[in-house]
Parts: sequence; structure tokens; C-alpha cells
Amino acid sequence: MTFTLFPDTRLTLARDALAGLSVGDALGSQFFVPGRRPDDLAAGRLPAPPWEWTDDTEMACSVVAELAAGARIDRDRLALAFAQRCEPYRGYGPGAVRVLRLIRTGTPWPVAAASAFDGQGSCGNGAAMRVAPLGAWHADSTRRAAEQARASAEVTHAHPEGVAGAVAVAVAASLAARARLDGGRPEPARLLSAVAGALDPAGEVHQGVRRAATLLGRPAAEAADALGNGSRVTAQDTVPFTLWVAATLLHDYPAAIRVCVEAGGDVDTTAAIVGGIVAAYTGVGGRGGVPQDWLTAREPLPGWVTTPA
Ligand code: R7I
Ligand code: MG
Repeated sequence: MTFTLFPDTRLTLARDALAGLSVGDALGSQFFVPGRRPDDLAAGRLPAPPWEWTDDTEMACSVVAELAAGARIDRDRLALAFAQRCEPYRGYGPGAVRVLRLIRTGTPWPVAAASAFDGQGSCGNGAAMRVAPLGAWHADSTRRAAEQARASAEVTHAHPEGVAGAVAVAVAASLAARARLDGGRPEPARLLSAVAGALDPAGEVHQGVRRAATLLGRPAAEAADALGNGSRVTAQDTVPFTLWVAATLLHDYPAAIRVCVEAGGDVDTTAAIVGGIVAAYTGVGGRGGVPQDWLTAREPLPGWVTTPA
């Protein structure tokens, strides 16, 4: 079935995904503060606000601002936006800090991105962490979501696995948003198989997503053990588990975020990825959606994304 998706609807879907991504990021990063325990969240005890967001949200805001302004990713503009808006204290990965500094000082992004990690390019989870709103924007086409995710990734992540992580998350968010419009929840195994189908079968992210499908129905701790919880900060070690969580708990944002917090590892980023995909389906407020009090506790998003000039 094909249908027309009006720009306002695309923007609403992308903004809901951004709300879920930023709340996941901001709440997840609270659990790096000494003394915070995942049990508190399970018992309904929330950290004191404000929950400050990190690089995941800062970069996702640039992706959404680009879409709102031009409906498609212009790689030169996106690279510059990432570089100019980077506040290094937000917790950027070391490779990203360097690549963005090079771009800011005039190095073309293809050269800067290719130079990371001794010329391998970054396979960090940074391209995946910022892309769910782009997938939601493309609720009408997983093909377009994949193609645009690739464009958004390669300005900083030249390694094929870093790009594959972004493609996987964008396709999942596209399917989640599409399911919201259609009014039916995708079966977890079908969601994972559609994501795997968009990836190079020789890649590690692809293999991880296939493995995630074999772990559906198993306890979350077992899935995190087998798939990784992001503690290596790479796409391969992060994306398969986040897709397992999103596919399993697509209807329940708070539960999905709690699973990320309990799994440990790169919690702000696993919760940002999962939160972005799940909120593309659940929306904000309402049953299973991003809770209003969590949204209020999150540090406000930058003015340039909430009220563009
Ligand atoms: O991918 P990136 O933007 O990192 C995002 C993560 C998120 O968790 C953020 O919240 C923030 O904490 O960082 O930044 P990069 O520095 O490009 O990649 C992240 C990490 O992945 C690096 O610091 C490396 O540990 C690892 N990594 C690699 N290791 C070996 N070889 C990335 N690429 C390589 C590689 O090619
Ligand atoms: Mg972060």
C-alpha cells in the first residue's frame, strides 16, 4: 500500500521520536552518577530533575532541524551543523570530537571521517544514536529511510559497521512509525527480519540482528549477554540489543527504557536508540507513551530545534 504522508505528519512523527530519544538519553545518563541504582527506576523513584541530555540528543536535534528545513539530508550542511553545534562537554566520543573539530576548521567531511581510527573510519554507535527521528520521518518508505540514514551517518562514520548501525535503527523507526499510522503493532520477529533485510548480510550488525531474533522471548539479561549492551561503544555491540528491546517492548516506552537501564553498558545511548524507535510508535503521553513527567524532567531541547527561525 502506498499513501501520501504530509510534511506536518512527518515532522510530528520525527518530533515524537526525538522526544523519546532525548528522554531516554537524559534519563539513561543519570545512571552514570555514583549512587544511582537501576532498582530505583523499577520502583518508580525517578532521579531529581533536570536530566541533562548528551551528545546523542544534540546530534539528533541537528538531524531533525535539517529535515524540517529541507526534507532531505544534505551531507555538507549536516556535517557543518554537527560541527558547529558540538558542545564537547556533552560527552562526545573521542573520535567524534576529533572529526568534528577537523570539519569545523575546514577539512572536508569525507576526509575528516575517513581519517578516524587510523583510517578505518569510526564504527562507534554515534551514527545510530541520532537517527531514529529520521526513520520516523520516512514512515512511508524503509528504502528511503535506509538511504537517508546512510547519508546522515557517513559524514562522521566512514566504517561500514557504523553506517549499518544507523541504517538498522532508521529502518526500525520507519516501521514503528508506519505501524502507528496503520494502527497495528508489528510482530517482533517480523520487525527484526525486515531490519536485517536492509543490511549487508556479511556485516556484523546484520549478524547481530539475526541473532537478536533467535533470542526473542528470552530474559533481557540473556539477550544483553549474548548481543552486547554497548559497553564497547561500537555499533556492533549496541544496535542488536537495542533492536531486541524495541521489538519486544514497542508498545511500552517506560518498560523499554527500564530494560536499557537494567542492562547497564552505554545506557544513555541504548536508551536513546530504544526510546527513539519506541516513541515513533507510542507517541508522547497516553498509554505506553513517553510519560509527561519524564518529559518535564528532561532539560529543555535547544531553541533552534523547538522554535526554528
Ligand atoms: O560513535 P561516536 O560518536 O560515539 C558515540 C558514543 C555514545 O555513547 C555517546 O553517548 C558518546 O558517549 O559516545 O564516537 P567515536 O569516538 O567515533 O566512537 C566511539 C567509540 O567506538 C570509540 O571511542 C572507540 O572506542 C570505538 N571505535 C572503534 N574502535 C576501534 N576501531 C569506533 N571506531 C572504531 C574503530 O574503527
Ligand atoms: Mg551520550
